Amino acid sequence: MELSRAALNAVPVESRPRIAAPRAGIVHLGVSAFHRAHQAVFTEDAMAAAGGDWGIVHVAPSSPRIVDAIRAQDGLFSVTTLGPEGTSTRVIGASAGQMLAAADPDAVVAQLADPAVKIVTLTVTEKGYRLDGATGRLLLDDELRADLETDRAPRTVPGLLIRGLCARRRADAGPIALVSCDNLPANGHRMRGLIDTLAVAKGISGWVHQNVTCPGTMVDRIVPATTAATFDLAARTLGVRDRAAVNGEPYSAWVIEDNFPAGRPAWEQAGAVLTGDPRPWETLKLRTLNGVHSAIAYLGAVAGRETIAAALHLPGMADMVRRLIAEDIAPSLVPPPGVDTLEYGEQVLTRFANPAIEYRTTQVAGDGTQKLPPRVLHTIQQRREAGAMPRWATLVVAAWMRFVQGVSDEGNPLPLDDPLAERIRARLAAGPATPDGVVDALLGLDTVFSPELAEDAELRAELVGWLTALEKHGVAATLAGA
Ligand code: CS2
Repeated sequence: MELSRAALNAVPVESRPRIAAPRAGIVHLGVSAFHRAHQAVFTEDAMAAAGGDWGIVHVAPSSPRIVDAIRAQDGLFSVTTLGPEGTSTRVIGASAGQMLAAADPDAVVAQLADPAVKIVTLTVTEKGYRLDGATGRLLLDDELRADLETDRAPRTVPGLLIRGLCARRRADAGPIALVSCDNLPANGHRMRGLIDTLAVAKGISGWVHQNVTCPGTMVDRIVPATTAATFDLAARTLGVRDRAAVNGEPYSAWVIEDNFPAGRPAWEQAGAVLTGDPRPWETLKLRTLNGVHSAIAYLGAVAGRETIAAALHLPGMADMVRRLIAEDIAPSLVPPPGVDTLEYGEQVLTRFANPAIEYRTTQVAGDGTQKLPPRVLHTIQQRREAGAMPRWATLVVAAWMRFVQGVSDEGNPLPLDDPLAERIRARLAAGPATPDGVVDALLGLDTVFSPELAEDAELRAELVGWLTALEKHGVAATLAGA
């Protein structure tokens, strides 16, 4: 039997939704596994604790697969928690609609202009925002320009959002909060910059200024891609099959800037932290958790390790990562009050070692040009400004440079899944295939490396040194000798 409202009778009581079909109050763009295992759960729990019409209209930008699956299941999907000592599965009932923007953009625009909708949340990955990684500014390319200057159906997320805001203004539908739940640095601030730029282009700055807020957030839960095992596990616990099942670690955290002009769910009753300034949390999480995740992913993938947990067990890896945290990351940031970066780092390593979580190194390694700036390059920049040489963070960049060349230490192919893949390949092909040549070719990616980093001769020498070691001796020997 498939999951549906009618089939809930067959589902164990403790796994059933904690709310009845809610009315819409939120539009969510990007129906990622991460969203379903994170914001959807917090929102369901907030409604269960304190009520409110905060059902989520799920909007997929272009891929029908998940929204079709959720629609066929009457809006239901399940989340399985994978603990080191056991698992549990629950069905989430917070969805209040499912839409595919590519198929019906007008319906999405109308939804954004509905006065009942008071919040838009987004998980569209770093590249969905079309921001220059080095400067954080909106990249007004042909695709986005066409969204702004013609009436064609919007093909970009910023294009869809601004179309929705224009319609909301015309409908006089009242204020709204736009909440980025992606791993961008100062995501609220970046969202604000993006919307302000678009509002100027559309001549609606005055209204946007009065009616739109962009609260920043720190989002955190490790949610590996769904596999056949996820579906089987959910089916075993629920007694019905769920085609939209997701799984994640037990840990889940959400720190949200409390700036919602038209109200919000009582997320604090679901364990979220509402605060005046989430940025210390964001910086800590991006540079420590995500920075270390990327470090293990690039080195692990080149060493032929399939999962983060397996890569963490490479000899020398855990030591290297601890030094990365202590010597480079911790001095680069001011943690939130009462938090110690080294203790936080140890917690992160325990989470990465959870044997029930099979997070692929190649999944974390994807989109490196989008992920490196906030996760690693900001650490390097801060340390260079302070006159230090962050050796371990530099090793991570060298490992990425080794990874994008596409062959592992054992000679197996490595996937280059990145919006700048073509530029990377072209730059690599144009220069000599020596460590010097590769470092120069990649430092020339100007939306990734700021001029300060690209022109830093000492940093360049350090990168060449690490890349030479990685190419000559491989990851295992490099870590052992470090
Ligand atoms: C990961 C993140 O895939 C990745 O790049 O580093 O998705 C990470 O698992 C989450 O940010 C954890 O909160």
